[in-house]
Formats: sequence, C-alpha cells, structure tokens
Amino acid sequence: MFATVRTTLLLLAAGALAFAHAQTTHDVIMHITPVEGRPVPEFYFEPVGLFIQPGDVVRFVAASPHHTATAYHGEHIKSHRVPDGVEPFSSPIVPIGQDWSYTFTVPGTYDLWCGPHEHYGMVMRIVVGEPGGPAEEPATNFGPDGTFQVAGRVLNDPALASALIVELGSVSWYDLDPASKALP
Ligand SMILES: [Cu+2]
Repeated sequence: MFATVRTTLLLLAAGALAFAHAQTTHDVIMHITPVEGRPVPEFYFEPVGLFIQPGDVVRFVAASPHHTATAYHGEHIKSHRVPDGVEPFSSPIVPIGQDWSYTFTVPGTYDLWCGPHEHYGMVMRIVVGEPGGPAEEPATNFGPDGTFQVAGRVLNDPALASALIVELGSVSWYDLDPASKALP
C-alpha cells in the first residue's frame, strides 16, 4: 500500500518535472528597413535580444530577402561566441516569406550573425536558460576573420547585456543606442 502510494507520487513528480517547461517556439523576424537620410537601409533581427529556455525553438522568419541566422562559431572562422559543446549551425539563405528553425538545447549565451549583412550590424544575442560561455566576454575581435566593427558595437551595446535580456525577455533593435548601429 505504502509502496504503491510512494510509486504513484514518484511518477507524478517525474511527470511534473518532464512537463515543467513545454517546448516553446519563438519568432525572430529578419528585416530590412529604409532609414531617412541614410543611403543604406537597416538590416536587423527583431528582437535583437531574446531569452528562451533549453529545448525551445527559435523560428527565423524572412520578412525580406537574403538573410541567414549563423552561429558565431570557431569552425565558421569567426570569434567563438556560443557555449562550449554547441555544434556550428547556420540556416541557408532563407527565401522571403519562409522560415528556418533551430532548437537550442545547451544553456548559455549565443551570438548570431547574418552572412550577407554582418557588416551592417545584423547580429543578435540569445540567452538560453542562463547567461554563460565565451559570448559573455566583450566582442573585441574586429579582425578580418572576426567580428565586424558595427556588429561588435551592436553586441557590446548595454541594451544587449545578457542579464537585461533575461530580465526583459526580449530586446528590440530599437532599444539599442543609434550610435551602436551607425555605419563607419
Ligand atoms: Cu541579413
């Protein structure tokens, strides 16, 4: 009798743990927006900072053409700015109106870039579970194989501090300091 009750309680507890967090899908939109008085439009992820739980899916939606969502991974010949143990990952160029999804399982901080638009500052940060890993260091590698200048400024913007992303849940491109996005 006691054994049965105990077993039932254990099963209930295990079930509660398993369903403590249902997998959630979060959308990140890849935009191109003209800017008054600037010859080049803005290329950006919206939101540019996002807090999710391990196991969640992020769906990158192409509202405009020619974007990718690509990890800052050493094997991409870039600064390594994803948690240790994460495989290099990248979307292909996502056709306009379509999307590409990735499931984030390893906790920590992930910095991503868009292949064609990194040099316009099209980068973003995703915190999975809790901040951690090499992306917690300032983005200082501005070498030819590292982080481009504007991309580095965007990633270093105080609005993209991981603790703030966790607190707010998401950060809009328009929360960034305009100076961070300015082209050289
Ligand atoms: Cu892009």
